[in-house]
Amino acid sequence: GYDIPYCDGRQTIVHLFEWKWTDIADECERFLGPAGFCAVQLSPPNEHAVIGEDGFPWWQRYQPVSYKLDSRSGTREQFIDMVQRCNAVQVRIIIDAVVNHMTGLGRSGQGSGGSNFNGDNLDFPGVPFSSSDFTPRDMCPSENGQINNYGNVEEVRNCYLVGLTDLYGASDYVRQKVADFFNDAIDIGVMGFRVDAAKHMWPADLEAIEGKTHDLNTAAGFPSGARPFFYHEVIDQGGEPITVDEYFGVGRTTEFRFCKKIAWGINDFGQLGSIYDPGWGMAPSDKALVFVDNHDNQRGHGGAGDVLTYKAGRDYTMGVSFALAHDYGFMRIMSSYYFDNTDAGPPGSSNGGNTDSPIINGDGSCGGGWVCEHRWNAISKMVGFRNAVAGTNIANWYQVGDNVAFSRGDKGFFAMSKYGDFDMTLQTGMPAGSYCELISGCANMVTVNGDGTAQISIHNYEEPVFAICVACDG
Ligand code: AAO
Repeated sequence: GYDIPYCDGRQTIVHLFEWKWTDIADECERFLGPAGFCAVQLSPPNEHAVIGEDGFPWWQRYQPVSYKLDSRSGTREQFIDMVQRCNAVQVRIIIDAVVNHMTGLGRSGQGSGGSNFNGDNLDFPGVPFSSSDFTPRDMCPSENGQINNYGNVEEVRNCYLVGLTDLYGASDYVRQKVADFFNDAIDIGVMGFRVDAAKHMWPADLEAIEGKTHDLNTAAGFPSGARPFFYHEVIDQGGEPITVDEYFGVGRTTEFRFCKKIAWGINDFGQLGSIYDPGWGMAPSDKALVFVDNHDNQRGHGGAGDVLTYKAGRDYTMGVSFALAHDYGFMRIMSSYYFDNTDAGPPGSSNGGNTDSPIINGDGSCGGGWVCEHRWNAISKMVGFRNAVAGTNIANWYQVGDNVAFSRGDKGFFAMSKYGDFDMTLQTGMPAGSYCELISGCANMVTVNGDGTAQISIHNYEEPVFAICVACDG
């Protein structure tokens, strides 16, 4: 099915938002492979509008001009080299696929790959798409042709999202052009796709497009007959007619309620016990793509409000660590650049729309304007924990006041203390032995007794997290 990632048991995707392909290839080799990451989600790799009048914002990449692999992050050659180098160290590549629409109305000129285009005329010769490939005006029920009312399904799927020219997904020609784009990437060795604005596409159109895709490339190390991995961006927080379950037939869906649940739970540990709330319509674990924040809601775009981001410092460390320790959903970590202006592009972009490379400091952290949450000590260690306990369920739940702890089957034990000060003997469910505490880098050793109990201690304000596991090499 479309909901299975092929990662040899690795359990975490990292979104390297706005990174260049050459830098991602380096990061796969020097960090992501050794740390046990499953895959990288890219920023959109295809040709996009170049919007100098707004300072080359990050969101120019959500205005496609063609499906040429030529973007702010790099050329086709650089893309192919990245895919090969990442695959070689077992890190897979996932494309952010913007296929609901092309550029906004009012945009014209040359895209990042040199193709001409004119949004007002619905003319995109780089594909080519012309006016008959866009949703007919009379199919959109709103007065101005835009999406104003999320309560009207026809409007959400047939009108223009924030002025973006809406492709007609019922057309065979459009479906084939999108499938050709996906197949080009699959043949290069890509594993999967995040489908942008999937809420604004009819599930039947997605089913038709995905049905035209090739199996994953065996030369890139995928098993024969493996289907691409698809997750769909559907913002469903209740209260609208379009719900995530409409998309379960075509893969996974983004679970935005998880972001809120984590933020509420870190604020009040008493709420951590009900992170997965089926009564609220949250996707079942094998259909959910979960994350603490994403590139939109970290800066007040789609689905914002009650979300932890890197700006929350140690609260963010706690939220992501808890999410990684939990057994719900397939996990994606956000990796950001610092920003105050919510439109600002990546470091270097104000200089003619270029992108600077991250600087890797001696202590493993990033500089040059990049946050690199995926390199934060506790977060990167918890990526290893999630791999080691994969397939087990939560047991031995303990939560009193500002402390929480639980085991993952008999394979691992996690604890977290809001104020970084905790000492308690707890049942770990694990075999007797001496274990390395991961977050301390084995500076602390933990003894599990014959009855499964162990003395659990946390004395660390900045990273108030504890993790031990069987089969962790620490
Ligand atoms: C830019 C300019 C626009 C201009 C346009 C065209 O900003 O002024 O009109 O160009 O020239 C990104 C940026 C946009 C940018 C666009 C194109 O965010 O600002 O527009 O690139 O350059 C909806 C969609 C969802 C979408 C989200 C932003 O459903 O798919 O809007 N996300 C994706 C990407 C995103 C990208 C695009 C789509 C477009 O991840 O980066 O846009 O490719 C409700 C609805 C949601 C809706 C939000 C947005 O959410 O439910 O479906 O998302 O509203 O307003 C509570 C509610 C929650 C509600 C939310 C509102 O949390 O519970 O349901 O409040 O925040």
